[in-house]
Amino acid sequence: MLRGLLPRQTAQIEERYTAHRLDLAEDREALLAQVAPRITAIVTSGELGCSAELMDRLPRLEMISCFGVGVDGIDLAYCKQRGIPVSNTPDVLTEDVADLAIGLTIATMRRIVAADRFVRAGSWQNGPLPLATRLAGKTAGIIGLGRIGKAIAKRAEAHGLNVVWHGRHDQPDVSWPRRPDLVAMAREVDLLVVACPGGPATRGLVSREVLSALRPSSFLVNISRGSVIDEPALVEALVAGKIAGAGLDVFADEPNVPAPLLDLPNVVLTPHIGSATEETRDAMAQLVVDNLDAHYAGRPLLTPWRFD
Ligand code: 8YV
Repeated sequence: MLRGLLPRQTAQIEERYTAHRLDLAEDREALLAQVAPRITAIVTSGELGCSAELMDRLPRLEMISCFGVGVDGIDLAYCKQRGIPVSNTPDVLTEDVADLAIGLTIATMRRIVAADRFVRAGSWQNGPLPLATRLAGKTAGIIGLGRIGKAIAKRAEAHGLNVVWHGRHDQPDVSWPRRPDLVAMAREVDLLVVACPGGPATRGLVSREVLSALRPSSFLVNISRGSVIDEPALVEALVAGKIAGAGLDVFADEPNVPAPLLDLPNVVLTPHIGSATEETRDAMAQLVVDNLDAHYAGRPLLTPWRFD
C-alpha cells in the first residue's frame, strides 16, 4: 500500500491480506528490500500513481488498485507491456467532482471567496463589494466530455449557461455542440472548464495559445489535472489580467501552488478536493478493496482501466 484508505477499508485489507504500508515505513528502502519479492498487488491513488521503477522491483506484481479515477500517475505503458491490470474508481465520484467544478465557477465568477474576505476584514462598513459576473446567458466550454464533463454540462445548463465542448471524438448521443478546434472554442467561451483525463495525451493541452485566445472577461476552472494546463502561462495570464479569474483545484506540482496565485483576489484555490466527501471517499475506498478481492478470487475486476 502506497497509502492508507479510509480506516474501515484499510482495516478490511489488513484483515484479508498481508499488507505492507510503504507510506508509514520509517525506512522505505529497507521495507522494499524485505518485501518486494512477495508483493502481488499495489494500492495507490490518483496523486501517488506508480512508477515503472517501483514495479520493476516487484517480480510477482499481479495488479494495481487505484484510489481515484485518474490513473495518469501510473506508468500505464509499462503495465500494458507486463500485462498488469489496473483498476480505478470511476462513477462513484462523478457527482462530487462536477459539484466542485460548478462551486468553483460560482465562487470565482460571483467572487464568493473575495466577498467572504471582504466581510471578515470589516470592509463592508466602507461600502459595497465591486460587482461580479453573471453566469446565466454565458457560454461554457468544457474540455473532455466524459462522465465528469457530462455531469458538469448538466449542472452548467441548470445555471443558464450555454454549453459547448471539446474532445477527441464525436459523441452522436450528445446534444451539446462539439468544437473540434480548441483555440477557436477558447475564443468563443466565457468560461473554460478543464475536465479531461491527465497523462501524456493531454499534457499542456491548454497551451499558451489557448489561454491567449480567451478574452479578458473569461474565466477558467480546472478540476482535472494540473498537467493539462501550461501553468506558467496561466499564472502569467492571470497576473497580467489577460483573463478575468480562475477556480483551480489541481496544480502541476501538488501540494505546491505557484506563489503569484496566492496574492490574486480573482483566483479561488482548493487543495485537490474534487472527490473529498465522506460519502464519495468511502465508496472509492470500497471499490479499491472490492477490486482487490475480485482479483484474488479470480473474478473479473469490477472497474478495470481499459488500456488503448
Ligand atoms: C484523488 C483524483 O485520486 O480520482 C482522481 O483522479 O484525482 C482524486 O479523486 C483522490 O484525492 C484520492 O487520492
